[in-house]
Amino acid sequence: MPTLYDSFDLSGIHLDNRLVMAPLTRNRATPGNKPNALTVEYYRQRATAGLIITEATQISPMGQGYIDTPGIYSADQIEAWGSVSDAVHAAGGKLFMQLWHVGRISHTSLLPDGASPVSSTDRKPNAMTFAAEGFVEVSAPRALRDDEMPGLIDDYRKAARNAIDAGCDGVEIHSANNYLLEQFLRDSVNDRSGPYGGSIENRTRLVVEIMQTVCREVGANRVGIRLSPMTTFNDTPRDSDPQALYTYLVEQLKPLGIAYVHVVEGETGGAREPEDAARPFDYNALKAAFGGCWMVNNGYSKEMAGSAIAQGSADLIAIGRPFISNPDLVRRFEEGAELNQLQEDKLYGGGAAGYTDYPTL
Ligand code: 8OZ
Repeated sequence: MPTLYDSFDLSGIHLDNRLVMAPLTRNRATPGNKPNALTVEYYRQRATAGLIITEATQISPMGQGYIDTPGIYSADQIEAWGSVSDAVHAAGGKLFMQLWHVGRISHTSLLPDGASPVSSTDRKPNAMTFAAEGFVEVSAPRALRDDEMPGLIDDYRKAARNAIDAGCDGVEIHSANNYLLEQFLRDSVNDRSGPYGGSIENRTRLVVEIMQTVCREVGANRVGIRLSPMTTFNDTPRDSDPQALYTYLVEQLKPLGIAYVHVVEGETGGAREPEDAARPFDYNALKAAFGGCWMVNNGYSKEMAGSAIAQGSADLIAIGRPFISNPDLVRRFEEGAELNQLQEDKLYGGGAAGYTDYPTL
């Protein structure tokens, strides 16, 4: 039976083990929405993960929704990310960059010329974001026009190319947590008519077109996607039929031959089996519908992770918060060592404290 500590062939990319550092927003990308020397050190420290997925990184200035998150649309950003990937590779690790557009989870103060956020809809959620002045309500969005879609898809294409130029081993399209792509997927948000609204086929069209385009640009073996069928994070209700929606989506992704599907099980950072769900979600059925490499996330302990790998219910396990407080998490799991406590008040923004100062064994 496979274990967490066995190597893994991720569509031709060798991973030392099956523990993945999940994408984690840290709001320290200063100056200019760029990684800096501290970012390089942070990822270098965590390079014994089988794979690092970077923090969510905006594909364009319009894709930003929080203060001091990194981007991958300028030459300076590509160069700065190059230092991160060099350090991770020198330490024997691999990294995929998570490509992000927040859609309606943003504030005019964070967007070029005070623009309104864009989405599938012009309806505003009661969500909060973090801007220069602290926590603020998100601003009312503007529904994208259908004729803006080719430009948006091209922004994903360019960002993927930039990530590869910056030395990343691949990219993960962020289609989770109710940011832009999930705002198109769900009928609880998407109130459009036309080619990108209405039927499941139409609501999945944008994600599928982005995946096709990005796969053509950088090679399908370098492209993953993150989904979160049941989360209500960012004040967003579930789809009326999550099982049908996400099954259709992974069936469309299957023929592309992508590197993996990464699923947040349950409420992001919360209950794995939400009590308020009308029907439980069958993740095993979704895995079967896809048929390729399957990465899971959300509150996995070492024991849960080990048995998921042993039973074959997942190929890779993404771990979030414990990787923040334990740079050497793989070794600690393997040796049964104690884990450092997370400093929750130092998650977002700030400097080295709670970022690069967690001790290793
Ligand atoms: C926490 C705070 C801000 C952003 C996500 C990128 O949930 C995020 C995020 C998480 O995917």
